[in-house]
Amino acid sequence: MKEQLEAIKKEALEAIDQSQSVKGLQELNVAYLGRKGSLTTVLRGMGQLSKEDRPVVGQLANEVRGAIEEALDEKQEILDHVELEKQLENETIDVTLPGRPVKVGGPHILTSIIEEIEDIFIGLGYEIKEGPEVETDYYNFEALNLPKGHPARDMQDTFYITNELLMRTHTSPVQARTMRALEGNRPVRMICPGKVYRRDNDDATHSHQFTQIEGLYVDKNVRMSDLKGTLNTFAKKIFGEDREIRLRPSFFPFTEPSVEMDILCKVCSGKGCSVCKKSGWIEILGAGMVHPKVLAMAGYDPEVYTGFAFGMGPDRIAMLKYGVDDIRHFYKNDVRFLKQFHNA
Ligand code: FA5
Repeated sequence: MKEQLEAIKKEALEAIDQSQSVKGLQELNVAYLGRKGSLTTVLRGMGQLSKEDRPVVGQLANEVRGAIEEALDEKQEILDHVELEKQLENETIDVTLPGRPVKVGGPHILTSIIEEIEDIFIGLGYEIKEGPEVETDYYNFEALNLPKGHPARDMQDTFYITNELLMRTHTSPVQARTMRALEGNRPVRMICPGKVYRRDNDDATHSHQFTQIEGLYVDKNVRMSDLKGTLNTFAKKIFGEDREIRLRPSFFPFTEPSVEMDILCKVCSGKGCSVCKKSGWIEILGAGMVHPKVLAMAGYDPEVYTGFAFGMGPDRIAMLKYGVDDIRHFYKNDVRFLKQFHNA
C-alpha cells in the first residue's frame, strides 16, 4: 500500500506540474482527492491492514494528500497569474488611437443675433429686462394707449386666452411694466428681448411666433434726434457702415411722432425680390417718441419726462444680415440650416 501511495503521489505531482489550465487542475483535484479519487480508493483498503501498519500508512496518506493539495494550490496560483496577464493583454487600450469626434451643438441663430443686439445696447448703457409671454390685456394694449375697441388693435391680430389674458403680440408691455416699477421718478434705459405671438399667416417674412426686442429710453430732455442717432448707431454696428437705412413716418398709438426703419434688402441689393416684396427695402423696426398718455399712465409726468421707444424684429434682422430668404427656416430646426451659423 505504501508503494501505491508513493506511486499516486508521483503521478499526481507530475500531472499537476504539466497541467495548463484551471479547468484541468480542477479535474486532477477530483481524480486524486475526490470521493471516488485514487487516493480515497486506496485509503478505503486501510481496514485490511494490521494494527501496526495502519498508523504508519495513515500518516503517509496524510503526507501524500498534503503534498498533492499544496501542489494544486501552487499551480492554481501560477495559472491564475498567467490568466490575468492574458486578460490584461487582451484588454489593453491603445491610448494613442484618435477618439470618435463628438458632435458639438451651438446657439440657435436667433439666440446669437439677440445676444449681438444686446451687446450693442449694453455698450450704450441699456439694461436687459424681461416680461411675461402670457400678458394681460391691460399691459399689452390699454397701458399703451390702446383702449378696448380701439381700431389700432387690429394691427396686431391676437391669440386670446380669456377676455383679459392673451399671448403678448409685442414686447411693448414691458415698457409699461418697467416704468411702473420705477414709480415715475427715475430715468429708464432698457431693452427687452422675447417671444411674441400674432395670428399672422406664415409667409417668407411673417411668422405667427417670432422674436422682438423692445427698447425704451426715458429721461428729462430726450428728443427725436436722440432716437435717430441711436437707431443709426445700432444699424451701422449690426449691418456694417455701408448698409443704407431709411426712416419713414408711421403710426403707433403709443408713440407720437412714430417712424418705421427700413434697411436695404441684402438678398436683391435693392432691386426688388420676394423677400422685400419687390420694394428693395425691408422693415425691421417701429419706433417713436413715447406718447404723453403712456408716460402718464405709467406714473411719469410728461411735462418733466420725455422718451423714445422702439421695437425691432430680430428674425428679420437675421434674415437681412445673413441673406436668409424665408423666416420659416428659423423655426423648422433643420440642423443642416442651423449649423451654418454656429460660428456666426
Ligand atoms: C410693434 O410691434 C410695435 N410694438 C413696435 C414699437 C415699439 C413701435 C415701440 C413704437 C415704439 P410692428 O407690428 O411693426 O410694431 O412690429 C415690429 C417689428 O416686428 C417689425 O418691424 C418686424 O421686424 C417684426 N414683425 C412684425 N410682425 C412680424 C411677423 N409676423 N413675423 C416676423 N416679424 C414680425
